[in-house]
Amino acid sequence: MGIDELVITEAITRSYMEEFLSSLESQVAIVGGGPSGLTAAYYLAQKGVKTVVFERHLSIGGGMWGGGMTFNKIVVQPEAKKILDMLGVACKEFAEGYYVADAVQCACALGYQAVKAGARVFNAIAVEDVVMREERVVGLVLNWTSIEMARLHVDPLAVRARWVVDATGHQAEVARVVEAKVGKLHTPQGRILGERAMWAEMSERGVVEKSVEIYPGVYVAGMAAITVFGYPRMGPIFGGMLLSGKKVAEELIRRLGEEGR
Ligand code: 48H
Repeated sequence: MGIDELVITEAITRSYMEEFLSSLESQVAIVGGGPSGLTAAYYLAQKGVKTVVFERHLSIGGGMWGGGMTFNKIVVQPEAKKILDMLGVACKEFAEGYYVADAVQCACALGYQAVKAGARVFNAIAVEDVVMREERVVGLVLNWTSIEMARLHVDPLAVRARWVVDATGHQAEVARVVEAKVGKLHTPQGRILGERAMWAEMSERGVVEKSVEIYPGVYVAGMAAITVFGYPRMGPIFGGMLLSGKKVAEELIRRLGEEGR
């Protein structure tokens, strides 16, 4: 049997389009496939929540691959080690309360387990805006990263989601769009405070505590939560990122459950 280029082309195009069309409406749309977004996606999908992740880059994993200064190891604390254990990532105790894991293994495992659990990851797609109805975010506005990079004037497309998670890292891109469009976030300060200088202990506590709803329909996770709430950065300890993603997933599972009642 020969190999036909047209069959290959049709297989890819039809399969992609089918999945894209079936992702036009989801329960949770996560912006950013870094450690916090992928952890959220994993826990949501595992509970059967229809979850989609949009990632600007070709590769998922965000800032995890390079560990600290490209020494590709990450450090996690005991609570987060439990998540890595579950994902099948090997961890070694370095000192009491500090575990070291391989950054590449972590990024691969997170992506693999999230997709295996049923999350749909669309890479090379950038979220540039949100869809709103009255005072609630109800969806995302998307364009190809290549269009963004080429600065072509091409209009975007949109998807709908019951909940959106801003897991875009340091820039808190979704929060910035919402702040710019509506003028005020539903946080005590009402605006993005910006990330502060490094203080790992305070930051690791803060990132989980501040992974909350910041505007109707929008949660923040990971570094985006730090930026919105003006917390210090933490450097290459990634436990907070994983725990933040897990917390947001648990919150959304609870809220979707309440809405379903
Ligand atoms: C689609 C987008 C968009 C967009 C961004 O930066 P990340 O790894 O984010 P977190 O919060 O999961 O993890 C943060 C961690 O990597 C880190 O930077 C730490 C711990 N720093 C500490 C310190 O002190 O510096 O991933 C975010 C992802 C990336 O892959 C982006 O490409 C993607 O989001 N992204 N995707 N549309 N508009 N904006």
